[in-house]
Amino acid sequence: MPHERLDLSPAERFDVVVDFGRYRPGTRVELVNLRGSASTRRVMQFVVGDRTHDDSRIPGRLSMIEPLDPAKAMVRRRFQFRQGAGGEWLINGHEFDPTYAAATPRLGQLETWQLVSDFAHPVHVHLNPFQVVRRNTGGPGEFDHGWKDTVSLRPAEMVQIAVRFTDYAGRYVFHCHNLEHEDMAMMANFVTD
Ligand SMILES: [Cu+2]
Repeated sequence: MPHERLDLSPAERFDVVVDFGRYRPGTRVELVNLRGSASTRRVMQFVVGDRTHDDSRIPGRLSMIEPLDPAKAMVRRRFQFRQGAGGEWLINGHEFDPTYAAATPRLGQLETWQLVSDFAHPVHVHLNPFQVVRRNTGGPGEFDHGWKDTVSLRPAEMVQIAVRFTDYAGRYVFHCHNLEHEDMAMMANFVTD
């Protein structure tokens, strides 16, 4: 899908192919963080080189991904990411408690998780990637496609993800990836078996 810009929250990743073919040799192209200021604004500069022969082709589809069907989910969960009355950052009303499992998914079983926010929270899930199936009242947003391990929740949003944990039985975490929030215990365990 062609993009002129990408909305990236902390910890989100995108694979991109950049086409510099439309620029003349010597053109300086800057990658800019539109939300940054001073030293966090200008990320990287490219200087376009001389014209060269390139017989590579960008395929029509960069990858083939089998969509997870949320209608087949055996378990549905809901996690609310919000600030408590004392300023603490909570998931379903809890600060991180290493002894508490907020979910106990079975390996191989498809689940949907509804993630609800009061503030901007990039939600990162360990162990397996997931797919976004819904953002608010619509389907996946413009930057929600493909396999993800972090999804951007903006203030007062609902994002539904489909996830199937397959790799290992054990204890893992999911958490907000805003450093200030994860440092303030906006994190929870899930235990797979
Ligand atoms: Cu957060």
